Amino acid sequence: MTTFKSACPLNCWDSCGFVVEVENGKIVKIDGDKEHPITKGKICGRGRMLEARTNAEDRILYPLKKIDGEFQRITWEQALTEISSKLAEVRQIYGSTAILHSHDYANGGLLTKIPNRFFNCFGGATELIGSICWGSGIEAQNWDFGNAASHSPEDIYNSKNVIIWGRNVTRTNMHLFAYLQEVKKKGVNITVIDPIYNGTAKIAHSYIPITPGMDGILAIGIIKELLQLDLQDKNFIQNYTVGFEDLVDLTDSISIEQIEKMTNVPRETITNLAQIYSDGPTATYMGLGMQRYGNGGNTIRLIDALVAVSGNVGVPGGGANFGNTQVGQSFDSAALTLPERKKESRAFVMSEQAEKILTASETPIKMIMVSCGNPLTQVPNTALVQEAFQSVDTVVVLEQFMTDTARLADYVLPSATVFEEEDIYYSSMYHHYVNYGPKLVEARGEAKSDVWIWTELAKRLGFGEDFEYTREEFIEMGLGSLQDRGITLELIKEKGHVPLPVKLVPWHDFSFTTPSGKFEFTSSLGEMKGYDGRLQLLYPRESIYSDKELAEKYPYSLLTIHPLRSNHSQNYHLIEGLQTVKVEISKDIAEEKGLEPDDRVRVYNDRGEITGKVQILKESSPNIVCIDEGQWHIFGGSVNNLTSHQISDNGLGSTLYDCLVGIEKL
Ligand SMILES: Nc1nc2c(c(=O)[nH]1)N[C@H]1C(S)=C(S)[C@@H](COP(=O)(O)OP(=O)(O)OC[C@H]3O[C@@H](n4cnc5c(=O)[nH]c(N)nc54)[C@H](O)[C@@H]3O)O[C@H]1N2
Ligand SMILES: Nc1nc2c(c(=O)[nH]1)N[C@H]1C(S)=C(S)[C@@H](COP(=O)(O)OP(=O)(O)OC[C@H]3O[C@@H](n4cnc5c(=O)[nH]c(N)nc54)[C@H](O)[C@@H]3O)O[C@H]1N2
Ligand code: SF4
Ligand SMILES: [Mo]
Repeated sequence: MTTFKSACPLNCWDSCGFVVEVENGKIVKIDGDKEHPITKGKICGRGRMLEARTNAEDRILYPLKKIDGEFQRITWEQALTEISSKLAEVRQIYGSTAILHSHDYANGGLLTKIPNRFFNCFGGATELIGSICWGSGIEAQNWDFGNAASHSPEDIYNSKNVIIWGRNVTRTNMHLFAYLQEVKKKGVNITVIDPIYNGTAKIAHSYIPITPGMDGILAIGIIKELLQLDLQDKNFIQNYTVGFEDLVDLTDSISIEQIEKMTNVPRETITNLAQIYSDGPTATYMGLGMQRYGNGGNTIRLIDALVAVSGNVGVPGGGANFGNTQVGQSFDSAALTLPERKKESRAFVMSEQAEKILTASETPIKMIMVSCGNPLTQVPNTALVQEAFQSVDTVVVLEQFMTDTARLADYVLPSATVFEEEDIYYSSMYHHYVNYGPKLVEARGEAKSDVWIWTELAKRLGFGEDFEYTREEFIEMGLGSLQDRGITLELIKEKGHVPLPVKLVPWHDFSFTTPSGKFEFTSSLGEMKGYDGRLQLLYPRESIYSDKELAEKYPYSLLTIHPLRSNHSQNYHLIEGLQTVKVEISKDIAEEKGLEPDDRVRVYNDRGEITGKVQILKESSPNIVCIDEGQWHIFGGSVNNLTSHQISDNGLGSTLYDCLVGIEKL
């Protein structure tokens, strides 16, 4: 048995360092790398499950083609010849944008940028923009600061108070939880604001059960109190911001009593939060759940505004921590993806891909290539996604398992897993270390890396010379921008993990990358894009404040949060006990409907329905139904059967959690 260092490729805040045991050419065990400066030897079950995912019996090991409704094994030669001919034919008849590349962030390797190179050299394609994951929040922070940048994890040692605002830390960001436990012992005050009493709430000094989608309104309330108590940071506001008057007008337009009622947060708590924010440094760690609403961009902007007004921007121990896109921005994407080679382009917002496929008339979508994603389960409004994907002549899916998406494909191409190919891994969410992942075992069966697949297609389509590079050469290409900092593949290999040159306390010089160079309460970028750049009073689209009739018909808010033991849809078929739908409900619903644990219920709205078994939430705000995302069709179906594909207020996010439902006992 031999032990190697490697890295977790999963789409996660933490980007852990691994130690992997290999025996007779097989991965046998995965553990944490104790030398990793942030993840320090601890990893979660999802990371460990990569062993099972690599060795699973039901892994796809050969290229498959659907013939008369059944998948049949074909050779790589046949698969690549037929798929490349189809790509060329579609491009010739309809133009290259008749091909959609549908993907998500399933793999944090640098070389997942290679499909963009492929499609650019191909002449273009219909690309996805925005993100169902974090699109509205990233856009919001681009408007406010000029970028979405977080403080480094260790900066939490400089905080006096920490606000965990809608981040399910124990489940989704375990190393932040470790830091929280540590700083709590040193006297740091911890507050959790979340509709659901989660694992982090258990260790917090205060837990605030907020009405879903009303966080921006709460932020206005706290700003109101700060101003009334004269606790705002006058120097920062005066010298480093624009649009403060507009913010004051906004806070004047709503009373604290209205805010108390809408948010379910009493005045006393709001005043207390104002005191916490002014008695900093106070770090705000936002999660992604609360921006998956019709008002999600505005929500994040209002929390940014609160952090700014209270003097917590650019100071150690403070920060409006959402994503950390400065990590991914360290790499030379253009060298890897060759954007200048694109001749035609079209973009669909990710959340709307199904609707756009169905309505694209001038250039219809004739072919879809899916990689690193499972849209049939993960993209909102499953019925629409299914209709859209089924309406397209040729669907090709690069996959490791027979997912809901793979099942409806015409071709399924077997993809290698993390340990079967070399890459470097990072996450633009939390810390700034890039980790090395060597090739440790041969790919099973005839599985091939995605890079190999795109390269073979490129060769057959006449632009093979753009792919005549080894994996190492590709990685070095992406590291071009880091060369003068001495960060090379050689160094990353040698060290296993290397910090990228990002700002550890972003905006510490109060010099922002917005058009004005200041923090923008009123966004000129938003205005340039045709939006009202001012902060607003906005409510979730599916709520009593926006659609009274709908709220009477479907009175409960459905949250569809990330599962504990699976990264999205990836482990449901591999872990015993995950093959059922669990419907968590708040106590008030249980009482009102006479529901007991394990009762079978139907949850429904106009878009669809899902059935499952009841569990009762210990503590939460009222009227909450919660179903974890990611469930497979064969095990009861994805909760996205119920969610809406409408985009968020700033155009680039999803409204996955902005969803009203009814519930009945079966
Ligand atoms: N175990 C596990 N970990 C993961 C993942 C996974 O699938 N499984 N996925 C990874 C990925 S891709 C992502 S994007 C991150 C997401 O990480 P998080 O943001 O932590 O997780 P989510 O499940 O998106 O968001 C859920 C939190 O937001 C709360 N919430 C929902 N609506 C509101 C609201 O209106 N206001 C407030 N204040 N809170 C609200 C939920 O109750 C929940 O606690 O997790 C990563 N980590
Ligand atoms: N209702 C609801 N829906 C959600 C969310 C929610 O909170 N609620 N969360 C959203 C969020 S935050 C996200 S990030 C998305 C995630 O959406 P996806 O990324 O589509 O979700 P995964 O289940 O991780 O699916 C990824 C697929 O890629 C495959 N895969 C893994 N590695 C590779 C690789 O190297 N190559 C190829 N070709 N395939 C690979 C896996 O086998 C898996 O089937 O889901 C979103 N959907
Ligand atoms: S899924 Fe996240 S926490 Fe778990 S091992 Fe991977 S990077 Fe670490
Ligand atoms: Mo995500």
